[in-house]
Amino acid sequence: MFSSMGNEYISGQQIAQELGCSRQAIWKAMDELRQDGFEIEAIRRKGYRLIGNSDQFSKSELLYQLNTSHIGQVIELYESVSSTQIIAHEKAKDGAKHGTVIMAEEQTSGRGRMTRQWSSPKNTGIWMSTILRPTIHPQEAPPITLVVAVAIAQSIEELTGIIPTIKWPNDILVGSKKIAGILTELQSEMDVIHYMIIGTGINVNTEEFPEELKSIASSLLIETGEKQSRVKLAQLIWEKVEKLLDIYEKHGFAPIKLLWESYVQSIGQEIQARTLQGTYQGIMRGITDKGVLELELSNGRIVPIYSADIEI
Ligand code: BT5
Repeated sequence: MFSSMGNEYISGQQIAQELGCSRQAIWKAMDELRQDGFEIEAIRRKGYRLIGNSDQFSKSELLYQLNTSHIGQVIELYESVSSTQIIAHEKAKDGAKHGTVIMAEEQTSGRGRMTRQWSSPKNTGIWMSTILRPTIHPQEAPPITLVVAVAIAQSIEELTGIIPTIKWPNDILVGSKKIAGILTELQSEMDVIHYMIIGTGINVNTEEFPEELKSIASSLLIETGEKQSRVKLAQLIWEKVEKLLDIYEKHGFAPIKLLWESYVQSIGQEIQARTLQGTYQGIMRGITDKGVLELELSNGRIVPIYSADIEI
């Protein structure tokens, strides 16, 4: 209806005709949009005009022209939560559908891997947890983090023109600074996945970071000098995750690996991998078709790394 902000007024009658509903229904919808935070001017005999988009997420905006079958089709929006991961686990246990997304404007205890914290200030980022019920074996779950990383990198590139880099396994960087992180959690038995929760934190319109993050974190606003649409970015990510997951389920990781490699800079470089078993130094040779990182030590031995923090 209002695909972009402009100076034009659109009459209630015209909108009603185009949508095939009553003017009463249009009046009600305008009211709902205002409650969602949109500024809509209404002038007699001229019609309606969109003055400003809200800084808040709204379900109607998130669902408008969303081109997916499952991901993002059910959205639960919260103003402030401790962590969207916690809510997503509860909803998944209650039977939430594949593709349900839990989003919050703010997280008071956002979490990273291994009980680290994730800074999630109000109205600035995309803090969301997506419930997936993929039809794969639990052993095939780890590459899904990489699938999501590719989807986020592609979406950032499409929205802003910036080409981000992926740092294995779960970081998206611009330059040397982290712009997004992924936290994958899995509820499974020996040979069946009950559900996966994919937590994604993306710094979109963050203007300033807390002191301890200033040297390691950045946002799309800082990198482009412009405010970016959180809604458009969320939609792009859902569309790309759905598409890439489908490819992964049908054809395995090999086709996604090619895309993944196009966003990775450290292949062939000396890196340090801190794992729970110890720290390894060597040349990053790449990843396997199962998403496992291969590190070549100075004696030529290749060590498979399943989970680690990487220093480049
Ligand atoms: C991650 O962990 O990068 C996963 C982050 C996942 C966050 C999402 S938000 C929605 C969902 N709900 C949650 O509660 N979590 C998920 P890790 O690789 O462990 O990185 C954590 C480290 O990144 C911290 O120790 C900080 O050094 C740094 N960090 C914290 N907040 C950051 C931010 N906003 N931007 C960039 N770096 C940050």
